[in-house]
Amino acid sequence: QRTKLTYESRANLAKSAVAKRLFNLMASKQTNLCLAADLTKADDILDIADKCGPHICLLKTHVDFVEDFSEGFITNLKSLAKRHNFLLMEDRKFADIGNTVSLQYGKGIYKISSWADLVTAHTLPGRSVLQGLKAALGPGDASKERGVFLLAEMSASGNLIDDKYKENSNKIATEGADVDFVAGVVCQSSKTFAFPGLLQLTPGVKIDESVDKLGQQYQTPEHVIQERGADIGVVGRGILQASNVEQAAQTYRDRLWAAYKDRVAK
Ligand code: 5FU
Repeated sequence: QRTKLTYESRANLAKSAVAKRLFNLMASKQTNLCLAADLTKADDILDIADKCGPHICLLKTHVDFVEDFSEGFITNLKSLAKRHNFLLMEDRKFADIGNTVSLQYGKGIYKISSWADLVTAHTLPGRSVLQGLKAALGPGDASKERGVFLLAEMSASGNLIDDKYKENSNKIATEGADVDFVAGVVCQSSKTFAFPGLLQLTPGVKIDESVDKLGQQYQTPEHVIQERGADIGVVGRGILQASNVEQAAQTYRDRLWAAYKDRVAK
């Protein structure tokens, strides 16, 4: 069972080079916390990345709502990622035909493929979403440094994803010529996929609230790691709205990590 294996042992099973890197980073840095840096000012994102950087394995962005985006912002974000040893994920949720996602990934103002180690994509368009994203990277080995998390489930209440969709998403993630480009799956349950070389990223994590006003559903750090099979817990407002963000990041990091240690020890 995948959830019983350690991150370091799963690094050896990963087909994606970025997944391998992330498994090893998590094991050596002892953190399975992803910060959702959902802030609208570049300097606020850089500030929280610097404060929380020592505690996270991954920083997740939604770059399309940053009001003062610039190339300098990306340069600074990349240098913080290097200094504190975390990876960058742009949660773009690509969902169009191959040619369009290729342009959205590589071109435009954000040039996401030039800086994001990881991106997210819906499986709705089928396998061509992977082919399109890969095409933006050009020929050669560029895809080895980049990876995709495929969405097989969402945390929003009333979402339209059913069991058949989950099953087919799992097939796209684990079968075919592009599996070396898939680093993991965004989902809410350990039953969604079995392959231990993929990472399960689970958003909707908060210590003391169960819902927000717009359909988000939360679980505790222990619940997502031990009952839901998450490998990485995504925390946004649980940290962003704390009076001391650094301390909150430390608390989430400690609780998510302890839950993982318990999970593999049992
Ligand atoms: F795919 C998903 C999902 O199913 N639920 C999510 O909440 C992604 N997310 C993202 O995780 C969402 O876009 C936010 O960036 C983040 C959760 O933030 P919160 O503040 O912890 O609710």
